[in-house]
Amino acid sequence: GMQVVLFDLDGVIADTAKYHFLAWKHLSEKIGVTIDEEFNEQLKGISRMESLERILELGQKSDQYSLVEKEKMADDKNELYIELIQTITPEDALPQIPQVLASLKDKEIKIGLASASKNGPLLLDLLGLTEFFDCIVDPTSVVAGKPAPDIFLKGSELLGVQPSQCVGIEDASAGVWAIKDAGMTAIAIGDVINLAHADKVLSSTCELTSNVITQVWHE
Ligand code: B16
Ligand code: MG
Repeated sequence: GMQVVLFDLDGVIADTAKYHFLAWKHLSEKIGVTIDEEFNEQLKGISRMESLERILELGQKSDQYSLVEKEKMADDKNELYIELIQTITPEDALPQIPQVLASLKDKEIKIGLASASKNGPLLLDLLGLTEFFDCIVDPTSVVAGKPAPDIFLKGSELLGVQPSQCVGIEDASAGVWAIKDAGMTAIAIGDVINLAHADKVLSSTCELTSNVITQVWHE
C-alpha cells in the first residue's frame, strides 16, 4: 500500500518559478544574454549551478568565466532571489496545497520535500507549511540532480519506505523523469504535452486532492 507523498516545491507548493526567472533574467542581462519564459521552462527543477551553465551555453559564454566567477554569479542570483521571495506569505501557497497536506496528515500518510532548491526550508517557513513535513531532503546530500532519481530515492530512504510505496508530485519534465526512474508513481501539474511521462497529469493544483493521490496509487 501507499505510505509516502514526496512533493517538489517550486511550481507545486508555490509559484516561485517567476522569482527564479526574474533573478536569472537580471543576471543574464548583465552579461549580455537574453532569456525568455520558454527557455526558463528548461531551468525548472535544475540546480542553481546547472541553470547558470545552461544560460552561459545559450549565450556561448561558458568558457569565458572561471569557476570562481561562475560561483559569484550564482551567489548574486541567489541574493536577488532571496530578496524577491521575502514577500511570500501563507497566502502564496498554490490552491489546495494546505488542504491536501492537512488531509494527508489526517490519513497518517507521511510527507516529504524533494526539492532541488537550497531555499526549500526558508520557503516552507515563509509559507507556514513546515509543520506538515516529516522530512526535507537536503539537495546538497545527493550527487546527481533531477532528472536523476537520487533526490526522490533519498526521500523514501529517509522515511523508511520502498520507492514503490511513494507518490511524487512534480511540475517539471526533469522532475517527472526523476520520479519515474526512482520507480515511484508520478503526478504532474501542468501541460500534458510536456508531462506525458507522468502516471497522471493535472492542469493545476486546483484539481489536487488527497483522494486523487490515493487513487493513482491503486491504479
Ligand atoms: P535554488 P524544485 C528547483 O526547485 C527550481 O525549479 C529550479 O528552478 C531552481 O534552480 C532549483 O530549485 C535550485 O534552487 O537556487 O533555490 O537552490 O522545482 O526542485 O522545487
Ligand atoms: Mg518544480
